[in-house]
Amino acid sequence: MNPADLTLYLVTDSSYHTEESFLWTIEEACKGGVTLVQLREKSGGRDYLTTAFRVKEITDRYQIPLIIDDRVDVALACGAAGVHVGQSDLPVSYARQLMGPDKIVGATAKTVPQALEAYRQGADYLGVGAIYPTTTKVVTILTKVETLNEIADAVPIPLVAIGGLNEENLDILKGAKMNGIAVVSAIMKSKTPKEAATKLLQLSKNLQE
Ligand code: TZP
Ligand code: MG
Repeated sequence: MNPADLTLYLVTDSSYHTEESFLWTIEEACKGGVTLVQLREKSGGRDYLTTAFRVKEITDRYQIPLIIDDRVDVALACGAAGVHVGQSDLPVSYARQLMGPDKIVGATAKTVPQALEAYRQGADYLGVGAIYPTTTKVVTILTKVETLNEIADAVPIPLVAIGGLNEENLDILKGAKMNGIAVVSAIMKSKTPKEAATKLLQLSKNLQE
């Protein structure tokens, strides 16, 4: 079990960035206080690894763990802190076996049965959502906050809420049983990502008081 701070989890999206603005946005987010970064690229293995090394160079400087979406091979090759697997990726048990006991393995769970299965197979944390519809290209279903709370009661591992979350709409999560929030657009599409991260970090902390 690898405890990661899920308070403000940045999930990247390079699709509307140049490489320079992509890396700048991630660095600004690190300055603003994101607690975990997930590199989420849909490119092939070679490009993914090149980007992973560049992003890890930044996250290392801010001592923020880097998680690689989908790809255990890329995560291991770049020395990332962990991997995040979804329902159509490598099953958690294989990700765990390949990553070893000391790396972070996160999984997506939209229902209680999916959460129980991911926990049983060795997930360290769960991403739960989408809480709101997302404007990213991610194809997903909505998960009610009620379901998020049921998942929290069903498994003893931390949860991060994801999906359409921004500075304006976090109230729905007040008192909900998650350990943090994960965002893509609220930081990646911001012109002031450092300020966005600072604000979201404070709001996320407030949710848990
Ligand atoms: N999983 C469920 S929703 C989502 C993922 C990866 C994307 C969230 O992006 P945004 O911009 O914060 O809605
Ligand atoms: Mg995935």
